[in-house]
Order: sequence, then structure tokens, then C-alpha cells
Amino acid sequence: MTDTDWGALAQYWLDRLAACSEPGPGVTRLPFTPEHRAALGVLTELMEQAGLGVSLDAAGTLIGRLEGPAGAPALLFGSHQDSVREGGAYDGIMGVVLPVLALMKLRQQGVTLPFAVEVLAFADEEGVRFPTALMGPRALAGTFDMAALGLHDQDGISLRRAMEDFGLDPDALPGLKRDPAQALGWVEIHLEQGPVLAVAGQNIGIVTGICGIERHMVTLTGKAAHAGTVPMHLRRDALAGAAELTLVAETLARDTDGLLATVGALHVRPGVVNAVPGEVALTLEIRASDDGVREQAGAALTQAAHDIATRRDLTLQIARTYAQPATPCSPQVIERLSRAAETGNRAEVPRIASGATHDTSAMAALCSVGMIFTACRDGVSHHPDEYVPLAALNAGILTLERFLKQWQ
Ligand code: HGY
Ligand code: MN
Ligand code: MN
Repeated sequence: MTDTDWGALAQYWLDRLAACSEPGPGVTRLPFTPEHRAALGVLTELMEQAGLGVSLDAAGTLIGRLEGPAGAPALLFGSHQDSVREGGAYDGIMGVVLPVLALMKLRQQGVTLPFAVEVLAFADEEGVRFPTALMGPRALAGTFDMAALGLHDQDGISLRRAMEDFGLDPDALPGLKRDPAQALGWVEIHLEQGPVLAVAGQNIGIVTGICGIERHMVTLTGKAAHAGTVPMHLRRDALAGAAELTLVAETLARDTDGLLATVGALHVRPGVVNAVPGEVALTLEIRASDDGVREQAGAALTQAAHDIATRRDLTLQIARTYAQPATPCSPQVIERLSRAAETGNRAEVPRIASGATHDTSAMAALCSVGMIFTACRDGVSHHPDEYVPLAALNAGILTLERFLKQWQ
């Protein structure tokens, strides 16, 4: 097979995995769902074709393992199987398919490695179904907070219940903690989800670090009322308060270098045309590559929410439900990946910071980590139009193949 054939083979498997989705535009594959189960079936087929031993751990992480010499530590690869709602066919899942194909390539070349290799498909990185994420890598790193099992999805199903219904034993999570001595390092290949590489005409970039992130659940409660009979000055309009907070967050982020703030989800009750909104639940997400900047913004916006609620006679519930610190990638792994990706002149391999978060953020608590970005068309992601060109798929597999061969 030529290198181009490997990219086409990757696209074949990505197309099959994209079909493991709820109906509707793009890909919707949430953790511990029938769609997740279907994706595990396709990934198992692919991993077995590459000669990997396949298992599912208590966190719902599918593990494809290539044994090395007895007792040898493992190089770890992988990403997440889940998507956002109506997302793309590459985010996460491409980071499982490409390393498996790189191992398949080595197998066809008769190459044996002096270490073991694992490719991991984590259940939940997006944190779309439950207000938490990264359970799989956090369990391996021993940093998972078991209290998160009590968090519920929008249907009131707890994470614990969803896992049990999926056939998993959440109480076995603490036992997943890995011995760091058995982990040589972690590499995640992921589409950039931005336009930088595409604009630069590059297929591959090496990630220098991942931004920090925190998420707050905010509920503002006023009083639902008739939209035609209650004068403006007598209203306790929860949506007006939520709108004010949203604009305060936007203004703070616009005015603060390196800060991003987003109100991504907002649920209005009663949510009808002729009633003053009585209650609004919204998500407030804050990102920055500097943890101090992010935490200051979190405190400032929490205070702003209290001030708005007081002034508008609303009650406020606000809780930080998720946070992960900014994560620098390992200089040694960056160097190795740059060498593996170099296309003649190392200066050609761009180094790029990640504004998106990844499973890599959590794996950094276990071992040295690195990331490879592939270009994506127009920088589009978290959208049905997400697309990684064949040349970038080929370059990704080639980079992984060289990285494995060069790791001695
Ligand atoms: O939200 C993110 O940055 C990632 O796509 N989960
Ligand atoms: Mn992702
Ligand atoms: Mn994503």
C-alpha cells in the first residue's frame, strides 16, 4: 500500500465510525449510549485487524494493546470516541484510528518494537452529556473524583447509572490507576480545530501546550409572569439577567488578553412567547493558557452574577462544575514528534498552542505527553462540515510510524 492508500483506509474507518451516531446532521455520539456501543464494535474490528489485543476497562475506555517484551512499559496513544451534538467525523475518533493504522503498517513491514503500545479510545472527553469529562484518562492517572459519578445528564440519569447500564462497574475506577513506570509517554493526534495549519499550507503541527478551562453552571430564578399585564418595572426577568451576565462575560474576555469566555448552553423556563422567563440555566465556560488569568476571570464573573441577581431581585445558584489547569507538553516528546514529522527542514514543522482541551490534559498527570495536530479544512470543527484532507491523514500516519520507529 502506498502512503496515500493509508489515508484512504483511515477515511474508510472514519466513515464507518461516523455512522455510529444519533440521527440528524453530523455526528452525535455521546458516552454510554447505543452509539458508543456501536463505535466500540467498529474499533474492536479495526484493532483486531491490526493484531492488537482488545479490552474494555471500567471507565468504558477501549484498549488496543500490542504486547512488547515481557514487562516492557508501553507507549500510549489515543483520544476520545465521543462527539459534541451534531459534530464532526474526526474530532477525537481520528486519534484512535490513525495510531492503530500506524501499528498495522509496522506489522505489515514486519517491524517489532522493544516496548508495548496501547491505543486508547476514551468514553467521554467533550463533557456534553454530563457536566464533567476526562473520566477515562483521569482514572488511569489516579486523579478522577468519584463524586462526579453523582452528576446527572439532562434526563436525570446519573453518570454512575449510565455506566452501570452500559455494563461497567464504576466502583472499579480507582483500580485503573496506572504505574507511571509502565507508561513511556502519551501522544494524541487530533485535528487542529482551527485554521492556522491550513492557512500555512501545512499538514502537521506539533502542540506546545493546552489551555486551561473551567465551567460554571449558573441558574437565575425570578418570577414567570404574563408578558402583557406585568409592567416592566415590576418584573423579575431571569432571561434579562442572564443576558446581562453573558454580555459582562463577553466584555471581560474581549478586554483581557488571552482570555476566552463563552455562554454555550442556555435553557429558559417556561420558554413561551407570552411569558416573562422565570428561570434560566446557563453554562459559563472560561479558557486561558494562563491559569491565573482564568481563575481571576472566574472569580470576577461569579461576583458579577451575584451583583446582577441582587440588583434584579433574582436568586442565583452558581457552581464551578469543572476545571483543568493549562498543560504544557513535554519538551522531549515535542522534540521527538518534530523529528518524526520533519519534512526535510525541521523549521517547516510548525509549533502551535491548543485553545481546545484534550484527553492529553489529564494524561499529563500520568506521564510525559505530546500532541500532533493535523490541518482541517477552513479550521471548522464541532460541526458537520469538519473535514481532514487525505494528505493530512497520510502525514499523520507517517508521523506516528516514524515516531514509533525512532523511539528507542
Ligand atoms: O471543548 C474542547 O475544547 C474540546 O473539544 N472538548
Ligand atoms: Mn477533541
Ligand atoms: Mn471536541
